[in-house]
Amino acid sequence: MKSNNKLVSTSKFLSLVLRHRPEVIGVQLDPEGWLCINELIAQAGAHGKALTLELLHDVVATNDKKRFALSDDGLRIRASQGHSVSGVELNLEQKTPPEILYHGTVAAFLDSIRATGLQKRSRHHVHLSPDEETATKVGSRRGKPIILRIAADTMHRDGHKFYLSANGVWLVDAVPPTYLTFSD
Ligand code: HQG
Repeated sequence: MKSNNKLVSTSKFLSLVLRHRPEVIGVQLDPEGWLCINELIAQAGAHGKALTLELLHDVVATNDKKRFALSDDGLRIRASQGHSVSGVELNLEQKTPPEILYHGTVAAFLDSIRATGLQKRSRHHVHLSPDEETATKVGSRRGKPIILRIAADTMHRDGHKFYLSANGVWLVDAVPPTYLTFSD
């Protein structure tokens, strides 16, 4: 098993390539976000980033948020959510959400969220967490976390589509303010 630093730096590199900017190593993701592992290793190497199959398998297996998944045949890799790159559609199945989901954010965004609801900003979806603990971690990336509750069940019954990523993140297009509870 590789050192933690190596795993984390490889995860960050994979997030860059598989979610945001595949062009930095001259590759294109397929329409569902997959990239051939052989091509990834070759192109990363050509751009000064040494990767091995073993290292990629270690990152997929040990990544704290299970950010990356292998195809069933083991030949391709993709990010399970979090994309901003255009032209990728994960084609996840719609799923019925639990009654309540959570979103971790920070105070600076609250006025805007109260006015317009949750919006996806640069990513392809708004990301919602299944529990408060996870939402707290998400919010903490930006400062003191504030946890919003989303009436997911009601929203779903009103016709909004919910998707569940392979790594347990709930994805929606937007959350209108009426479904949000602000705890402060
Ligand atoms: C905020 C990480 C103003 C929203 C995490 C968030 C997650 C608004 C930011 C995943 C707004 C977008 C996603 C509005 C939303 N006005 N601000 N109307 N609507 N916002 O990073 O949910 O480590 O795109 O509250 O764990 O923070 O990358 O989304 O603060 O799962 O794998 O706009 O990223 O995972 O930020 O995080 P993001 P997020 P990874």
